[in-house]
Amino acid sequence: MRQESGAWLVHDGSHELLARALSRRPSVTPVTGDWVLIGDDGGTCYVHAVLPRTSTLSRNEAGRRSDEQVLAANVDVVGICTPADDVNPRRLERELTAVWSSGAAPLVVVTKADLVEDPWRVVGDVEAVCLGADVAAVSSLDGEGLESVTARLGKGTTMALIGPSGVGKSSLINALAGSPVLATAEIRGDGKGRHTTTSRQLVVLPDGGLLLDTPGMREFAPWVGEEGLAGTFADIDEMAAGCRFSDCRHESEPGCAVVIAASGDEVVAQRLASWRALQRELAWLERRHDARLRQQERRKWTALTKQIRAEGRIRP
Ligand SMILES: Nc1nc2c(ncn2[C@@H]2O[C@H](COP(=O)(O)OP(=O)(O)OP(=O)(O)O)[C@@H](O)[C@H]2O)c(=O)[nH]1
Ligand SMILES: [Mg+2]
Ligand SMILES: [Zn+2]
Repeated sequence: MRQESGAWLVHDGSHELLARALSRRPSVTPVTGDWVLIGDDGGTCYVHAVLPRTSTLSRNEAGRRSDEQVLAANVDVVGICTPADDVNPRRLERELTAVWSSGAAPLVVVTKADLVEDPWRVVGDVEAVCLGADVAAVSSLDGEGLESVTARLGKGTTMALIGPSGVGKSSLINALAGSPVLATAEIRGDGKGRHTTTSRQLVVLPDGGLLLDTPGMREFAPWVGEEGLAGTFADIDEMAAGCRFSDCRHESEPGCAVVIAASGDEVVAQRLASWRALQRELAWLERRHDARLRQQERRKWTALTKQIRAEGRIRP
């Protein structure tokens, strides 16, 4: 349900309890949403193992390291939250890419619908960027549109909410739960949220759906599986079928159907620009990842050589 310091809050179906890590940790570190095997040892509950995951929502770890950071496991639907009064299409594309790679289905949630004149216009704009994903508009303040989220939350279904700080993720969960189960906070004067939620946590709704709250993330570098950008940019992918070369990069290749389409259409041009930017970013992350692997490999060999020398098996 939630990670605590040195322990996990787990739920056995009827009770919540704290389970500690064994001195020999399970080979996979549990994250919120995991099914774990727990055992009682002299009154203390331990996590013995993490069961195989049906889906993993990941991002590239923030900061200098480039590694997969698993945010949540076994999530069925990921609600990508974006505020109606400040939609950021580029961020949506990145989040959507992560969700298409996760094994979960996306639902784009336009929050704070009460702040705009015409939420449906916003929904239309968002739909144009988030092809293939359902888009809902909600207001946790007046309860408008909540049923479009509940419709995706059957008994036993887990929905994780992601999005920047202050978009109203925790507020939405409170509205759906019908009581203030999570802390929420006013946005600061400069318009930025203040990272009210600090841990990923599962909330069980009265009718059996589960919501996974996450802390707002400032940056979101998607961790992309084999599918790559095809899910997010299905439109580009489809047009690419008409390119002369099957490995066309849609740059300056002759007979590129995407570039031709983009030259007469502002929307396609914008999508192509996004596709290129994200493609470049992913290539960069991959190179950084490879560099790290090479460095690890080098360290391993250096250590091994040192050890062999110390044992006097070879002369320096
Ligand atoms: N007008 C309006 N305000 C909302 C709505 N939902 C949330 N808010 C306000 O937005 C602010 C931030 O809400 P939170 O639910 O704490 O946002 P969060 O996404 O959980 O933020 P973090 O936990 O920091 O990631 C609060 O002041 C809420 O009252 C809404 O539907 N309409
Ligand atoms: Mg929150
Ligand atoms: Zn092309």
